[in-house]
Amino acid sequence: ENTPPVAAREHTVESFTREFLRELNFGQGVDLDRASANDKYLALSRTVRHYLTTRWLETLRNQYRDQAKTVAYLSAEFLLGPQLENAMLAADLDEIANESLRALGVDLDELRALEIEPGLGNGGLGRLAACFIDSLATLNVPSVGYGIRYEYGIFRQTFEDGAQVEKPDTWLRLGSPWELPHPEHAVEVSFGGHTVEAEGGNDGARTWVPDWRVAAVPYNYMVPGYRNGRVNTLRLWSARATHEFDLQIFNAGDYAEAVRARTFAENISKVLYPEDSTPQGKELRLQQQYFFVAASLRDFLETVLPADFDLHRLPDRITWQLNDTHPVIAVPELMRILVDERGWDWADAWAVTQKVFAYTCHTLLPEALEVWSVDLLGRLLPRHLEIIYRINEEFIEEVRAAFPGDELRVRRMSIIAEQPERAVRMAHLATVAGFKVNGVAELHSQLLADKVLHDFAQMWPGKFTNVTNGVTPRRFVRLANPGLSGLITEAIGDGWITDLEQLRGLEPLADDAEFRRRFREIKAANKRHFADVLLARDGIEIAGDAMVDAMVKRLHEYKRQSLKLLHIVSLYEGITSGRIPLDAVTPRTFVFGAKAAPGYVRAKETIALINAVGATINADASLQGRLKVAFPANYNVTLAEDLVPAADLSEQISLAGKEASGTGNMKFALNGALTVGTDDGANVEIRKLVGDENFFLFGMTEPEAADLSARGYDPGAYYESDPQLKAALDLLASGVFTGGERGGAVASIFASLTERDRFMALADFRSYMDAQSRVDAAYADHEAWSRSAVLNVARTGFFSSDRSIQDYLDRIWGARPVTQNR
Ligand code: 26M
Repeated sequence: ENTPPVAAREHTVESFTREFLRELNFGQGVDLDRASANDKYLALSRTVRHYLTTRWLETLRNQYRDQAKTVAYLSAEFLLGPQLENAMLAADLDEIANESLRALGVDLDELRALEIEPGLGNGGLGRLAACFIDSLATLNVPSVGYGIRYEYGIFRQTFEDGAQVEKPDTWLRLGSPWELPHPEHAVEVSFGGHTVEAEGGNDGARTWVPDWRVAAVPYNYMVPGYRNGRVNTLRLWSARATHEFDLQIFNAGDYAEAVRARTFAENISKVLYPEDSTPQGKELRLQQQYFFVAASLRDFLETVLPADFDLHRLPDRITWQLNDTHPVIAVPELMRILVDERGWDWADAWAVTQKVFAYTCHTLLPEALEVWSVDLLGRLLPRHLEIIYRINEEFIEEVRAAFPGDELRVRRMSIIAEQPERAVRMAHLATVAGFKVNGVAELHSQLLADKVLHDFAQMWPGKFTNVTNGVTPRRFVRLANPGLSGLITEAIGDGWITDLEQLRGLEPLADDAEFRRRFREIKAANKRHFADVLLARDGIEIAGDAMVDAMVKRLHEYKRQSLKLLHIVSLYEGITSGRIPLDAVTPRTFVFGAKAAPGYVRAKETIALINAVGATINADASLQGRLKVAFPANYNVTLAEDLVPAADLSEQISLAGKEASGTGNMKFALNGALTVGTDDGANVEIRKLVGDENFFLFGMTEPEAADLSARGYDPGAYYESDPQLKAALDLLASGVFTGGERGGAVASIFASLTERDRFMALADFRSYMDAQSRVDAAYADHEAWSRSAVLNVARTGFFSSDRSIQDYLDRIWGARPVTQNR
């Protein structure tokens, strides 16, 4: 209250130039004519950051003054993507910076290209968190994101002879102008040890005697709302060895051991685990989870809340939103704080705990549900394990009271699994403790309540809800697609940037030939730009004008990249065998982007096979360049921003009932690509909104897939009865794509598709091929296609993450926007 506000920077070219040169001279210590491109990039980034700083400090002051209900988004991943452009847009500096740098003879595009994106996430879940904090700021919600500052983010993917090779992601190597470390605000996080009887005598209390500690150092990132005067905070924690850590061992005289021990502590935030399903139960991963959760809870309770705050009123001040089960250890941590540290009775603590956590589930695959062995959890967090046991005892009593005599149900619902080893089921813990549980698309939420968490939904039907995912229109339309953004704004004004439903206003223009022509021109320019990017980034040459058919997502059997591959191989087989005349083939560029988890052998084999097929097709002159396969390595947010605006066709072909939502599907539709997709995840909602005639649906429905799987799926029957499918698979198996090699990846993928395939790719092959024929036919009519594309843009405003956040506010958080002074 007493600190005088910092004077805001002036929004003029002269002022911007002055600040930029000051940063270059005093921040980097160089003159403009001697500055490297990196010097200029860092100076520019800091200059832009400083323009937002006044608002940031103001937001923090207001947050402390207002004591409004706050949302803390707890997530092990924030896949932020490049920061510079987004910050310039939010601060309304894009034009000023452009002009200023042009006058100085500095090439802004060259500087932008230097930014290394913080890839602190695996895929959909991490990118969703990044979209959500953008929308929270833009919607003026008092909120903070909490996560981990990994020193190495998602690995950099390279291909060697077509095979994925992982390289460390050294994103910090050239400096990190977007973060502000605060080592003086480090908090301690404890691990290991044992528990002893407590002094206080309150019900449930024990005392934890840990045996090692690390310091958690906060690094703050600004999260600017879109030109609304609010700048929120993302707080990422980095692990440092404590001094105590040093003293113990240095005193023992073993210098080398002491230094090694520091490394051990600092390992905790060293690297992001690259699995995005089938968690491995690794000790370091659990250390990461508790590390960031314990630091984040302490941070909120001790620095955001006033010192005299009565924690009984906690539910009026906070919702901790749990992004999947990764932060669920927060539940026993809060209980420990209230019961052991603050001396509350168990029942009081549990009553409050049950009102402050809400849980978002992001999967349907049983193998993706996290469990922690009791053995490991008890060693690392002995007190938390005791607390989980007591939560479970009381929960099980509740189940028995509600369903007397139903011991099978008790076993199914227990937080503790007994088989194959004793383990804590984190999704059960989250569901028991959370006051709300949500899925991420209508179908997904339904399947959660009907299948994955059915017993829980029977017990607490009111607890389950849906919030369909969304994506931020600032990054994925306004920034990624300036051409389309300009066209939209010219037609309906710029209100759509923060109120995406306004895109509806474009609907009548789908019937306007001149509008469609301009829309096609923009798409064509975006394709040429994407072709330039591929050439410069990867040395990949593609035609500037072919249909861009994109499948970009993590490599997973359930997502069925192999079904896409079969389509390509079948086309190639048809052409080379003379069944399909070459001039009947729509020129297409198949674009793949996909990282495989390093230990996921079949996913890596699929990558190798896509690359082998691609190399063969791309080298085959007889195709006259009509088909191309482009598989740029290391697909990331930066590349997505160039690909998505260029795409004509969006491939969303998971087995129905397996993809929780998908968010790439939304980005493509919003940029005017048509979807070829199954009735899965948010595809269902996209199709409902754009209309059947503007969407290429294929494949089994979820009930059909579940039924086939239950009856027994026999891939051989499809192989034998569909001659085209057989021909494609046989061509694959023949070794023509692999230099005659029929073993290795070829044999393995052939067997995985034709012997037993949980994701039943062959069952949907015929229907997929038919859908692709409909795509070709539709694409041939440019006017009709662009009409559909415009309607896709006009009708998918629902998928703004602003709408998702509004749904969270209405259905879950009960928090309210707090407007800043502008
Ligand atoms: C867990 C334990 C150990 C190591 C890694 C993990 C882990 C990390 C990420 C597990 C899952 C992770 O992400 C899952 C994910 O990205 N799910 C996707 O979430 C999106 C946003 O809701 C949905 O759109 C996708 O359908 C869903 O697959």
